[in-house]
Amino acid sequence: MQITEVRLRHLNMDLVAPFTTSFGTFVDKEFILVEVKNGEGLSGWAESVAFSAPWYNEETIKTNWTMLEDFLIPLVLDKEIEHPRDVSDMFSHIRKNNMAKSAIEGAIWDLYAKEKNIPLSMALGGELEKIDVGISIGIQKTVPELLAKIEAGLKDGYKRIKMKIQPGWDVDVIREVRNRYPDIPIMADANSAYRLKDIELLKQLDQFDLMMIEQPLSSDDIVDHATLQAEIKTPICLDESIHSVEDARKALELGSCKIINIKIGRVGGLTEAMKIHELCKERNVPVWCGGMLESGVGRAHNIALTTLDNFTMPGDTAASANYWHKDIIQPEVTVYDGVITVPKAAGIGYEVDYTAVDEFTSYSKRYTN
Ligand code: OSB
Ligand code: MG
Repeated sequence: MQITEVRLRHLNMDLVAPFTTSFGTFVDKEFILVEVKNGEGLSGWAESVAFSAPWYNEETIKTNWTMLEDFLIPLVLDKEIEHPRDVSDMFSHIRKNNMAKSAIEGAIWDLYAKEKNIPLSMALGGELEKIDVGISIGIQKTVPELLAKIEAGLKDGYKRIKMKIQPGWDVDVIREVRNRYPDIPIMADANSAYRLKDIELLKQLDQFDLMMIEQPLSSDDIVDHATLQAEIKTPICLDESIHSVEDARKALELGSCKIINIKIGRVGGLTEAMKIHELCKERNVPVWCGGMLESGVGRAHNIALTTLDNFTMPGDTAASANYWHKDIIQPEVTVYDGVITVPKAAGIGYEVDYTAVDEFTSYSKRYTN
């Protein structure tokens, strides 16, 4: 396959409600939408999951745009690409910048699947036709507001509730949630808000029968997480600490976690995400697909990846309407009883709605040779 043109668009979409994590609050989502074209009228799509500021990892919208324009687009434009799995090797001499790499690699995967006229899930080797999803609920101002959000999530059928925690919004809040809902699957995501010195507090979480605690300690750490995991019963799930299959191998060998959250952007693309999935499968470690408040394009990629068989725990791919007044794909992502039916159309399986894209685009640029 050959990419004859790449188009980058800068979009900004308002969230239906603010979303607060231990590192900050989102009221809207700025992101780069990538479109790759093959000269025969087909387009492949993906989005960069980098945020406006470097608070989740070191990347931002602007660093991603620069990396794409100066380095990554020139590496793929007009090159003969035999298979999308080769793209990450073409980028291997460029350090880090995983979200920028993933954005273009994902668009090439979509284009490849469209050229073959098969769903992206099938191109990845995924077989599940329905996937289970949960919902991630941000830090709220009050416990009643949190309980109301949980109630709504349960009513919508989500398979598990993830609540964000941070110092001051943890043990006492989870206790109230547990008292109100003794049996539901709950987990907590700290987004790196604690340190080993907080171990006594983290041990108290064991009493709540959480499915897991996600990324309690520093964002690149696997050493202190191993110490913590040895001291607590609750399984640790790593998110921010895992950037590659090598990171995953080291974390599993150290005993730093028992579960891995795979985010395509964080690990540099679908090919690396599949390698982590394989490694975890060999070692009987469950994985699930994380979210980055993506638009429908990013969610479509998450859905396709989740069809691989070791995605045995519900992911964060909630419905479009959980995030957006209007999404940029047709149909929008819908969830019934906590289940998404995997689309069967070619590529990402949803049509990109150009009118909606134009509405949210503030600037764009075309790249050709
Ligand atoms: O840590 O998983 C995370 C949102 C923004 C940044 C980081 C995270 C999250 C979420 C929500 O938990 C995921 C989603 O619903 O897309
Ligand atoms: Mg997380």
